[in-house]
Amino acid sequence: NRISMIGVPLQYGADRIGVDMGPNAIRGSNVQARLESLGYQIHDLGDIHVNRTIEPYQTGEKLKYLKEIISVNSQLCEKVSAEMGKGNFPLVLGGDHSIAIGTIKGVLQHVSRLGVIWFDAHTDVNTHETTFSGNIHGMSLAVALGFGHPDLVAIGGLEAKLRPENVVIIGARSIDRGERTFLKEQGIRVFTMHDIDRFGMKQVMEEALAIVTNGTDGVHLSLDLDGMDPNEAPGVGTPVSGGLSYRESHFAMEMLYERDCLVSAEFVEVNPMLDQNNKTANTAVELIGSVFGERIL
Ligand code: DIR
Ligand code: MN
Ligand code: MN
Ligand code: MN
Repeated sequence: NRISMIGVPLQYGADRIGVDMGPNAIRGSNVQARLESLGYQIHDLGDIHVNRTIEPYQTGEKLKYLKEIISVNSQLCEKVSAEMGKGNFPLVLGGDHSIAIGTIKGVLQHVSRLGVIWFDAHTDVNTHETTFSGNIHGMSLAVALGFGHPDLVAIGGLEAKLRPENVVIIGARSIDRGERTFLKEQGIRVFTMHDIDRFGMKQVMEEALAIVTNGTDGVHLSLDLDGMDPNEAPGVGTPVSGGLSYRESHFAMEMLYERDCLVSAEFVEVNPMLDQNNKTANTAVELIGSVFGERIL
């Protein structure tokens, strides 16, 4: 019951200012006290260093800010791995979703057969070949699966990668053309908003949990706040209408806690500059509460 909290004030993967203030907004919403009241011991390790003085990316450079994103994710990978080595649960606070590369690569050093639940409006399986935006936060899941720019895939070693059959995506409603092909080719199970409407979150989570725990030694939760409906989580850089409701999201977190399979988690894309009265940071902390065992009664 020791949690190591790691902030990653990175914005370069989203190419939009504000999301670098996400970790401090989440801290400001009293995440530590909330987890302590649930009986956990929290170590806030502070923030991974992000260089603030780099040049704006060059037009013609396809992957924006590639070098700095590699540097930050390499540091994050080492820190996550070190904490897991001490038996601590890494709780990573973003920052844009490109930080999933460092988190997952770090976790894979200790749990080589890892399941991943990826909550997101998007599927983040673009590569340098398919991306329209050049934003690396739209590529992090592909990289964790071993696809994409070789310098990103190399972080944490080439053997450190997820298997597509151990990954599920929940809440998707904005998928690029190249991503569709990739998801089909890899056979990755995507529970879209259509599936949640049709089957309900209970059935979706039961199926999702069965997939990510089958043949794995632990599960990582990667939660992009834009998976929620923008009415619930307005403070995100790429909002998409028609997302998960407040209760659907909490119910999923509560089911995750009941299943007791998580080895690590990250909450990303909180952008305080776009938020309304810190609603999104507060919501992130409430979700964190649920995933660590908070109950209504
Ligand atoms: C889009 C948006 N698919 C891209 N991705 C986002 O830029 O690759 N992911 N916003 O969270
Ligand atoms: Mn994402
Ligand atoms: Mn995003
Ligand atoms: Mn997203």
